[in-house]
Amino acid sequence: MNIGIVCYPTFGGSGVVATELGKALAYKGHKVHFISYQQPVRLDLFSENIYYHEVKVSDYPLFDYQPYELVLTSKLVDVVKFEKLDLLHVHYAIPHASAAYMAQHILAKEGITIPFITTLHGTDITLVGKDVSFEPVITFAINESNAVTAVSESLKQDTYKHFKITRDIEVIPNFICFEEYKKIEDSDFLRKSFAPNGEKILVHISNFRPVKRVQDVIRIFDIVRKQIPAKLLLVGDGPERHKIEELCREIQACDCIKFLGKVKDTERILSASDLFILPSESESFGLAALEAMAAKVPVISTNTGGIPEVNLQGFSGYLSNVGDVEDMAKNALSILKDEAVLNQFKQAAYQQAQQFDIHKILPMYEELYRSLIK
Ligand code: GMT
Repeated sequence: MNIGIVCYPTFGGSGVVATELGKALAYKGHKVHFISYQQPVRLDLFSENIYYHEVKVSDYPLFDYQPYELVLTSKLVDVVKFEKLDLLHVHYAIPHASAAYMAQHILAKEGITIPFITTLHGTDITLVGKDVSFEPVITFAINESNAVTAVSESLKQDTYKHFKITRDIEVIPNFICFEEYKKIEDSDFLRKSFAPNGEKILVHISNFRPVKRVQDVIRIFDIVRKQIPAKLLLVGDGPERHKIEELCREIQACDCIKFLGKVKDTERILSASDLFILPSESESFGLAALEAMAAKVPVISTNTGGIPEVNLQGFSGYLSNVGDVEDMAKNALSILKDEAVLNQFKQAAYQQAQQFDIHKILPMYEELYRSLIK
């Protein structure tokens, strides 16, 4: 098949999922065209089946705000026509679904049929989408998509709750590409460089937005480090970073906490870690938790949104109410204090991650694509 994938190119989960999906489809022999305003961070163009089409936003002085949705629409029309695409798969509803709808209708005037699939990822529904300034367009674009998928059952239910949806939504969960994890040979060197005295390594990865509650990570770590020798790695960057740094200073933990910034190959960091912390306020799936589990790292998380579909209570980790840092710290210590318990959770986390092996999930997307291409 000849597939167009529209996504955000940044470190956000939707862009990562779209990129990994496209790479896997290309590996299976499909032609995949990525359409975005920048080359997605995890995209390498070394496969003969992968193409990248950049959406150029002009900076015409009349516009205080550049009309990205319109240039994206024009690009979609152009790529569908020139590359003879079979379908478009847009990740994150805003503004990709409405741009795809518009492109579909422009092309129809020229006698070209192009179905489009919208994959809902989370904040496009739970935070941004339900904002009144977007809601009518999101509702319309979801209802008019040729197929809609959500990355978890929880997100599907949230979509029905917040929008007037009159159509089916299929759940196709996020996935993990284990091949990337098998490539990591020696994590000992990295582990020793972060924790030279054998301290336990806790890790958090996110885009440091308020919804991730990174301050809770610091508070959990502060309780843990008072009981056992421990270090904390913070991967990513975002609007809350300054506040987080201030909190690290306030609790005098700067020596034990390392900010690693935006890292592409997070699996290397995860492989050197003992415990992943995800105290999010809302999370449709929690791809970062799944990636941790694939690297045999158990997860301490909240029980919000789709996380319970990924992290299993008392098996791959523990789940607590949002904001209950004491409970999360208690759970973290119960895993970290005993080497045998830690090893048991590590194996279970890996076992649970295997439910989301890309080889199980990819055929679901292929089947959906085939059902739409006449
Ligand atoms: O919150 C993020 O990290 C970014 C955001 C996105 O869409 O780029 O992530 C959402 O999509 C991910 C991939 O499907 C999910 O794993 C995340 O849970 C979801 N984030 C939220 O719901 C807050």
